[in-house]
Amino acid sequence: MRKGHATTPSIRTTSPPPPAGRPGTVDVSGFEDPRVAAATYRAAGLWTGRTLGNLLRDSASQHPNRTAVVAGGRRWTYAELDRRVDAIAAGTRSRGLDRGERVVVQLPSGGEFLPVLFGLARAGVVPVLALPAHRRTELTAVARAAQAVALVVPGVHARFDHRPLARAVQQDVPSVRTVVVAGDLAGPEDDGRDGWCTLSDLEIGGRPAAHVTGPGGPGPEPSDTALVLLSGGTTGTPKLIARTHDDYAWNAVASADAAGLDATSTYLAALPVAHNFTLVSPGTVGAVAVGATVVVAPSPDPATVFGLVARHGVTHTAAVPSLLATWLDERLAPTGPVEDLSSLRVVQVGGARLDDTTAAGVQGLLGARLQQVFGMAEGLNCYTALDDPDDLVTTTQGRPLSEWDEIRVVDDAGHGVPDGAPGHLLTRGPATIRDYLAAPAGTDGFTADGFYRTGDLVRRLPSGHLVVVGRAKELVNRSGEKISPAEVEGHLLAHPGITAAAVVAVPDPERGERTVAVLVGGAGVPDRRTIAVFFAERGVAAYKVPDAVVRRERLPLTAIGKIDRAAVLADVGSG
Ligand code: OOB
Repeated sequence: MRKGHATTPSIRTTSPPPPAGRPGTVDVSGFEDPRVAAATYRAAGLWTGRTLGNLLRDSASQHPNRTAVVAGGRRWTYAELDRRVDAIAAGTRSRGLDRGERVVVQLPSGGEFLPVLFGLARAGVVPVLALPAHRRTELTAVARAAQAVALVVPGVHARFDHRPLARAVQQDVPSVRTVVVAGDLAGPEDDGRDGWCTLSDLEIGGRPAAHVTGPGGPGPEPSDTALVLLSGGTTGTPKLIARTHDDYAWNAVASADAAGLDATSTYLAALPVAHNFTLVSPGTVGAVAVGATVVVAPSPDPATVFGLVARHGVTHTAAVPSLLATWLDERLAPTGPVEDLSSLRVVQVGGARLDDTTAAGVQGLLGARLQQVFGMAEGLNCYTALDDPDDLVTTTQGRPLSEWDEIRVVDDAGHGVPDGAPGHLLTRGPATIRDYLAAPAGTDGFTADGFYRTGDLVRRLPSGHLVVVGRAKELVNRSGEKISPAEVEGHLLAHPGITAAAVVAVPDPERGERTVAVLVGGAGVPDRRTIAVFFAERGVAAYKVPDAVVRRERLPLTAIGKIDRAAVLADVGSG
C-alpha cells in the first residue's frame, strides 16, 4: 500500500524564536511528570475527586424533581434518571462486568445513551464510545484495541439492524462475552444466545445499587478511566483516548461555567450524543453536573431543532459550522413554520473552522450569543467568552478553558513563534491526556515533556485567543467528522480494479471539506457507486466513501517517490 504522508506546510521563524510557551500565571514547574501535574490540579481545586456518578447523584439530591432528560417524547426527572443509572450500574455488575473492564457503546441520540453512559461509569465499567455509523471493520478494530468484554447496541436504527453487526463483532473479538441490546432481541436466534440481553433485562436484573456506589465500596476511583473516546479520524487501528473521572468532571463543570450553563438552563443535544463536543463542552455531562435539563434531538435538521427549542425553552445548543449554516438559512428563508427561538441564549459552534461571515450572522438570525469552541477529544477546550468583544467572538476560536491549560505555538523545529505568527499548537493541561491508551505503532502524538501535538496550526493573539489557520495532520474534516485519508486509501487499494489511490480534502461550501479520491487502474477502476457497495461489503462506515472519484493514468510523486499530495490537490482541488 502506498501510504500517505502529511502535507505539512513549512513554518519557520526568521528571527531567533522567543522561549517556548508564555510566561504563565501559574507555576507549572515539574509538570513533565504527570504525577506532579495531577497533584497540583488536585491542590488547586480543579480535580475535585468527584466521579461522573457523583455528579449525577449530587444533582439528583439537589433537584430531584427537575427534568433531567427529554428524549423521544419521554422525560425523566433527576431522581428517575439517578435510579435508572443505579439499576444499570447494578445490572452491569451482576452480569459479571468488572471495574475497569471496557464496553463498546454504539448508541444513537435517544433516551438510552445517558443512562447507559452514567450507569457504566457508576459501576466503574468503562464505556468506549463508537459512532452509530461504524460497521464491522471499525467496531471490530475498536473492540479489539480496547479488549472489550461487552457491546451495547441499538436494535434497528436508521433502517440498519445492529444485532447481526454485534454478532459479527462478537465472532471477530473473542473477549466480547456480553451483548446488550437497547431494544428488542432479534428473535429466536438471539433468545437465550449466550451473553445476550436487552437493556431492560439489565435494568430489571440490577440489585440495589449501594454495593457499587457506597462509601468504600468497589465503585470507581476519581483517577480511574471514566470513558474512552476515539481520536478524530480514527483509522483501522484506532487511537483510544482514556479520560478520567477527575479530568472529565473538571472539563464538564468548567465548560458549563464558560457557557453560562446552570440549573435554570436547558441544553439541546443537536449533534450526535457520542461526540465529545456534545458530551463535555459543556454538553450533556456538563448539563447533568449543574442540574440543567438535557433535550436530546433525534435529528439536527432546522425543523426538528427549532421545534424543540420552542417547545422546551432551550437556552443552549451546539453545532458544527455546516449545521449552523442550515439553521441560519432556514431563518433567512423559512421553508416551514417560524418558531419562537427567544429562549435561546448561547449557540456554540466548533468541531471545524467557522468562517467569520457566518459567525457574524448568528446573533441577528438566531437571537443568541455565539460561542466559538475549539476542542478535541484528547482534552483541550477553548471558548470565546460570552462577554468578549464581538470581533474576537466572530474571528477567533477562543481561549483555553483555564490558566492551567498550557499552550505552545511552535515552528517546524519546535521553537516558539511570536504572538500573531502561525505555528503548530502543542498543549498540556488538566483535561489533556498524556498518552493514548492504544495507538498504531509509530504514533508520535506527544512531546517528551507531555505536550499533546494537536496537528492544528494556529495563531495566538496577545489576548491569548487562538485563531485556527490550518492543519498539519493528515485528516479530512467533513462537517466536523474526521476522516483519515490513509485509511480510506487502504480500503480503496483492496479493490481489485485499483492499483494506486490518493484521497485528499477539497474545500466544500457546505461541509467545509469533502473527500476526493484519485484512482489509478485499468478499465476496471470502479465508480463511486461501486465503491459505496464495496465499502459496505467490507463493513466500512458509509461516511468514508469518497464524495467524488477521479480517474488518472498515474499519481504525481515527489522526488523521493511518495504521493505528491499538493500536486494531487492542485489537480482536483476545484472539482
Ligand atoms: C472536536 O473534537 P475531535 O476530537 O473530533 O476533533 C478535534 C479536531 C481539532 O484538533 C481540530 O483539528 C478540529 O477538530 N477542530 C476545529 C475546531 N474545533 C475542532 N478546527 C477549527 N475550529 C474549531 N473551532 O471536534 C471537538 C471536541 C470538543 C469540543 C468541540 C470540538
